[in-house]
Amino acid sequence: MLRFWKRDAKEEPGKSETSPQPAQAPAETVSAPARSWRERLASSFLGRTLRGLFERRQVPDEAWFEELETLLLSSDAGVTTTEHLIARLRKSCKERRIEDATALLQALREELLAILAPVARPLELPRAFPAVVLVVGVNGVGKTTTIAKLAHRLRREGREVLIAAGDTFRAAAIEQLKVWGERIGAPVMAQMPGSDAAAVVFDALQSARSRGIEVVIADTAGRLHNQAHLMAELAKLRRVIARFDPEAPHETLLVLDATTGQNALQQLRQFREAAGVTGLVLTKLDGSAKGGVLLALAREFGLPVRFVGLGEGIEDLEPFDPQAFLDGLLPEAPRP
Ligand SMILES: Nc1nc2c(ncn2[C@@H]2O[C@H](COP(=O)(O)OP(=O)(O)O)[C@@H](O)[C@H]2O)c(=O)[nH]1
Ligand SMILES: [Mg+2]
Repeated sequence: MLRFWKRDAKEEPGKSETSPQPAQAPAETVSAPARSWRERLASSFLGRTLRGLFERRQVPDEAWFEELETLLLSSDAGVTTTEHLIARLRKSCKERRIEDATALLQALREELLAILAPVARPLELPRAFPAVVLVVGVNGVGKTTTIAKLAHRLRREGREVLIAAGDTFRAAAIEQLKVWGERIGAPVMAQMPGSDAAAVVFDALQSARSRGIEVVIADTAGRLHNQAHLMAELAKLRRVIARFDPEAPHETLLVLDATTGQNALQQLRQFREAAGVTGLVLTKLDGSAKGGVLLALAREFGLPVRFVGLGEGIEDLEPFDPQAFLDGLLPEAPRP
């Protein structure tokens, strides 16, 4: 049954990866050259429907706008963002007397970019010895995987990273992080399951400082007994980190799963205040995500989108690049 285990190296571009990878022991850490954003996003709901729209209709008439509105709403872009976008585009088409598909595509691109560009602000960590990145979010969104990817990326840039296994509620979560740590060559500080997350993180900070490690990335639990418990735990964690360095955490990344659509907005509302979120990571944009939620997040909250997750492999984390994102979503050139 070799076929089951071995992934075909010459995978068809544009085809989303479906081969299962065990969450706790990722099979592959050295991935093939990363596929382009276009290859990953073209098959998303928004990518497919936008292409379809431009294939069927080439003039910005009433039917075109109505169809665009429907597909934006169905892609999780949300009502306010959709209405805003449609209004701006109508105005632009009128003012510029746009009548052909090429100009229409260009105008749509400009309006989408106007929403996305302001949130494309890359993660910049201070030289703080160590710089502290706290990673929060609900269970299953991809926190632990994102931490491994981020640590790998920072190490590739020449920075030493220490990972703190702050999700102490599940033994499996600690194990998962240790496996990743070994694969990417980053030390992982962990204690027994059930121990105090704040103590684990504080230990990690001290250890990093004494070893001269520049960055500490702390994992956290995604779920406690209820939402209030989770937020109280995160507040405590922040207090303990601030005792170590009043400026820390220097970044609090909220990880959101793009496939959960509008639910991601709700999670952001809950975490924003309580956890002091300073940046977002949107994962699973490669999978069955519809894509529009990124527009809603950008327009309704304006928080920096630091990275997007485009797959399960260690290399599949990219700084958010709105131009590449739009290259992936929009048709290359509408047929005349
Ligand atoms: N397709 C895809 N899967 C992802 C991505 N990020 C994480 N995952 C998967 O999502 C699942 C949950 O990830 P995990 O890091 O354990 O989530 P956590 O509970 O938030 O720590 C795992 O199976 C990951 O491989 C991504 O960008 N794309
Ligand atoms: Mg986890």
